[in-house]
Amino acid sequence: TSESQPYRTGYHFQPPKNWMNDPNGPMIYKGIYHLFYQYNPKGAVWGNIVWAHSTSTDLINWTPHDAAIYPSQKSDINGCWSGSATILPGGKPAMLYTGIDPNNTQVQNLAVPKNLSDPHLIEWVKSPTNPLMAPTAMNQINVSSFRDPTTAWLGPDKKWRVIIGSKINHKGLAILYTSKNFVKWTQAKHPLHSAEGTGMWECPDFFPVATRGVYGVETSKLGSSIKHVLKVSLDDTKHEYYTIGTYNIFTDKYVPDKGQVDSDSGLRYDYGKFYASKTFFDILTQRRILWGWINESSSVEHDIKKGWSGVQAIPRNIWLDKSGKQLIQWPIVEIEKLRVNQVKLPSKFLKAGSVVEVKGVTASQADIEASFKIPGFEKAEVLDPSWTNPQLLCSQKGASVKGALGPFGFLVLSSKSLEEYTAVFFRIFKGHGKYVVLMCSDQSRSSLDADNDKTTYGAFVDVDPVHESLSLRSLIDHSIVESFGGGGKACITARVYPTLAIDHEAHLYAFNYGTEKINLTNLSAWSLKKAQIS
Ligand code: DQQ
Repeated sequence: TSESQPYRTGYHFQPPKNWMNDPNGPMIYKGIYHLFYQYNPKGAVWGNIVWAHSTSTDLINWTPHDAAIYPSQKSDINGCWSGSATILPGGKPAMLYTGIDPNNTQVQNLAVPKNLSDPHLIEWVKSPTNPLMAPTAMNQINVSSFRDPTTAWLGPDKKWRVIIGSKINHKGLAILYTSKNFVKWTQAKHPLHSAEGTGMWECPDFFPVATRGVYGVETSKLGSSIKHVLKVSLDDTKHEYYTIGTYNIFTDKYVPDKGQVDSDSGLRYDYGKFYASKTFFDILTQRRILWGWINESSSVEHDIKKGWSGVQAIPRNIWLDKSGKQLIQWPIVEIEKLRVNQVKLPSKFLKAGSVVEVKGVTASQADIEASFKIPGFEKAEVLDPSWTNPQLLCSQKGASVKGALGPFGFLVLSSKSLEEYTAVFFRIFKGHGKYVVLMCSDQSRSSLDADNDKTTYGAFVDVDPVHESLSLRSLIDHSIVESFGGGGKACITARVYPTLAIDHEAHLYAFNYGTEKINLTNLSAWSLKKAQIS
């Protein structure tokens, strides 16, 4: 019941119980979306990992199936870890995944559907030649740093390519393998890419994006109107970062564009909790869709007590920003089917210190979108040149710290008298020759329970607040606050565990704690219906 389980989600994907981590092999087959995920059938902590499986026709409502891939061969007897789907010619899916063998060596395996006429692909068979890629004395790959194959792509030379996450000392590595038949794989002489100082690269993702427009492109697409994206998940910091760059199919090298930061301080899909993410190309709607795992901010004891851990973020449509310098992400449009009882606030000024309640929505399970305009910039605080770390800046200037232009935004999952709230907000600073927009998600007051991790998150948003209005959207789901600033230019996801602001006791507010008034040009909020998940 929701009384004993106040943190379970209404529309974010989660299994009925137990531990879940990385999304695996997302794809669409015969019009059915498939999500596989790292799952512990035996408990709420990581272990005994299998590929659990659910399918959907809309990426929102899901039907669970039996585990698709589970230890059964020598090459995966100690675990079936992360991997990806590739659609082979003729539309046949193939899964490459990491198996843990009897020596606890990480190796790469292949599984294919048993029955291609079953759109739900319930049964999977493993290649008898597994493992297909393994650390050897020859290749000097570390046995515990060799995992998470990507979706493979096909070159004009008819060779498949795939990368595997790895490291040498502290250098992150995308080891490249090639194959003519998808079964016999040869390690390339050079990695696709590497970066010093990052540590282990988990769950790499490598894919093309169109230089113009919002449509996604198939993973093997090459050409002059294509850029490439390389995303890696850093085991050391549990952050992901991505770069945009150029991929040369002839040298099989990827080079990030000038100005792209190839480290933990680079661009992130999400500046809060979001890890081991993976995209797939949705051929039905021509979108590239991103899945990511959101873990708990509560203690292991708490997870065991509630009997589950981990949720998946709402799938995001991603494309290249007009600037060519970053990606844009937006919750898939299907989520809007769950919207009911729209509440609109007329355009109004939020004076210094104002808190305006958005009434009429179920604030524990809601979608809220607003735009702000800044009437004047004269009073903007000057951005100190040393304030380069947005997360640190947000922690130092939390929601309760008054500024000039901001903090303004939303108080979500709030108790009536604001003993508890999560604040999602902007601040605007005067930078060198331009105004700088900071977006924060401040969890410090999110719960009266002291046992949770309440770290504040922050990101700079590349918008010009003088000429553009500033938009903010939050998807609120009991213990999840997933926020999108600047139309998807910066995203921050947080986990919170309110003790008072639960179910119908949760409230939603727009606020401005800055000294200068802000124009709230429009605000819409909706209750979101429950999705069918398990
Ligand atoms: N999770 C999997 C690994 C991967 C890690 C194991 C990332 O394959 O590197 O559950 O969260």
